[in-house]
Amino acid sequence: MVDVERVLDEAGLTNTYVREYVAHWAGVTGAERVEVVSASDDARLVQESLDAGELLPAGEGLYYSRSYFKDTARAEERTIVATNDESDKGTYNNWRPASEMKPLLVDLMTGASAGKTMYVIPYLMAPKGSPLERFAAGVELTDNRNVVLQMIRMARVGVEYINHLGDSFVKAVHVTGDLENLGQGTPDDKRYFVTVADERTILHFGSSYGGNALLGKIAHGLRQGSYDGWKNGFLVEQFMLLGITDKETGKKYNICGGFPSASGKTNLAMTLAPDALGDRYYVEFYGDDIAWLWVGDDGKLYGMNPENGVFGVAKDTNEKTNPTAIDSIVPGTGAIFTNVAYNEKTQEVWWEGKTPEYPADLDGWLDWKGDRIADRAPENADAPWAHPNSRFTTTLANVPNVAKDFEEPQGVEIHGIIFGGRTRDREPLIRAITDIAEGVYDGLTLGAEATAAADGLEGVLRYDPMSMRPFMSYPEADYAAHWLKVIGAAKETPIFAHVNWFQRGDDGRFLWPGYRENLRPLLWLMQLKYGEVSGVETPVGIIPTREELNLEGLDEQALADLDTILTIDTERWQQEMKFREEHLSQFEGLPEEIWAAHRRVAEALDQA
Ligand code: GTP
Ligand code: SPV
Ligand code: MN
Repeated sequence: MVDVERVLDEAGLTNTYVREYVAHWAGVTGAERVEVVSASDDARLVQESLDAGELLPAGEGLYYSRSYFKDTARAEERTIVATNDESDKGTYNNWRPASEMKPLLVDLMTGASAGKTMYVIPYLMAPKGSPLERFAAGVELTDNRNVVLQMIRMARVGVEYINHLGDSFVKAVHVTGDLENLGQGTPDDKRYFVTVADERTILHFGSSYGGNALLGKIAHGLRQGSYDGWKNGFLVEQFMLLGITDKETGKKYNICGGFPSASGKTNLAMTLAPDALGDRYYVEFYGDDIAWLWVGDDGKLYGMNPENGVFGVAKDTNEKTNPTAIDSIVPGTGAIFTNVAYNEKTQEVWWEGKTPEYPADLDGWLDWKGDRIADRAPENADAPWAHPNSRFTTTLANVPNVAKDFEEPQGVEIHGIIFGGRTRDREPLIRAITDIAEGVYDGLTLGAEATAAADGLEGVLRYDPMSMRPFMSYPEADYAAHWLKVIGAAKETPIFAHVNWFQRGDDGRFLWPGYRENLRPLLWLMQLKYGEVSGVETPVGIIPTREELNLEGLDEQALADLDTILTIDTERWQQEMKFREEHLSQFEGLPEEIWAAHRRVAEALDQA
């Protein structure tokens, strides 16, 4: 038996509610040792991981890890929101009774950390002093050292974040399980990723990767957070958050917005770099995956990024597409690469799109599974070197254009909210929406192709309300009503827009160059909000004229393709409205304002 009390005393963990919780789960999981961690333990833990071969060196202060090959993305069908109230059952939250799920998870976790260390990770999903602090604190218990290293990068970690908070913390228990014997993806799948939302308890069993295992991020930062937000008057969304300063006028605009997983949030928030579009604009990074939004005492809408790091998709990240991301994972940053390709001789890492060609010399290269590339069987020759959901982890402080005030607890005022996704046709480059109900309606009807961020779903077209489908914690009708209420309470309404960087030509090429060029439509949006341009009214929103967009320096192909992505295909949209009707009909009790917005758009299309 571990002497938990002594360990907690030595770590200065004084919160009695936390102590009780730690002692309880140390007993259940049967861990051999208990260790409380803080950010200052990073160097020691990294060294232990290197010594154990869990991490491999990838350059000075850079690290490489592989997850088990059947454990490389979120498993949506194994992810469950459980509560004690059946009326919390929604369309997408995979609701189950808490009374059914808790014993099941306790059973799976009992004795499952035998022989291992249980790490205690006190964390805060907010800058310290945030008005939402009491919803942001948590304590993750995990039997996986790599998860600790990831959490130290992704969240603010240490006992100082939770000692003063009493019982206002999320209990987040992670047990890895025997990854080789969990039947991943079979009828006998043993994994369960459960958020018991009304008990503020997260129980995840059977993975050590990403959102399945770093519980501060998705499970708390989105699922638990959105449930808490529903009950306590704030919004929690899978949103990026950036600030654009016009140096000529001195005005600053903050824009947040949701694109489904692996659809461009990190790239949008990061790559617009300080000097985008010449020297006039300064673009600051606040967050790339999660935003919490609330109306302050002054009546303004505020937003903040609860995270302390970036867990970014590696694929296609390079000097051209995202130089800022490249700069944030250079030697000395402590960045961790997971499931990319690795050269065991040179310790280099590589992923598809890092360079235009594969490394010419195959010597030393291993693919993401650890198999030697040079020894590949001919039938396997075309398999990607890196897993499509391979990622890099780095802290916000490493991001060159991180906002100067990113640690300030008060958050930033929000001026615009955008939605987007991978949509190969129909959706124009940008369409602006000024009405709250129509903006919320637009978010609810966000339709896009799913990506490799979820197991086995890549390319499937589906609706993904507000990009929250995999993270939805309560019924969609209530979610819509909550949005109308919170945004409606702000004394200045943010402008909404739907954007699409992914429309394709007949030959499959992207019609818009994307990445750093995405600043152009965002600038137009802010000009529209402040009356500097007027755009063209269409049934589905206001779109820019060619003349209103800053087109300076765009290449010829992009200029030629522009007309297509600034056109509304009425017929295609009319078709879409029928699908939307079906989609929205799943949500029993949807607010009448949302249906009214739907009818307005449908009628406008019929009259077009
Ligand atoms: P999650 O972390 O899963 O929530 O993803 P995300 O929304 O932050 O996506 P991310 O920015 O990491 O982008 C995912 C993939 O889309 C990467 O492979 C990017 O290279 C690619 N991508 C991002 N922005 C653009 C763009 O403007 N155009 C094109 N063509 N691809 C893009
Ligand atoms: C996502 O899938 O949207 C992510 C990565 O941001 S994960 O943390 O794995 O959920
Ligand atoms: Mn995400």
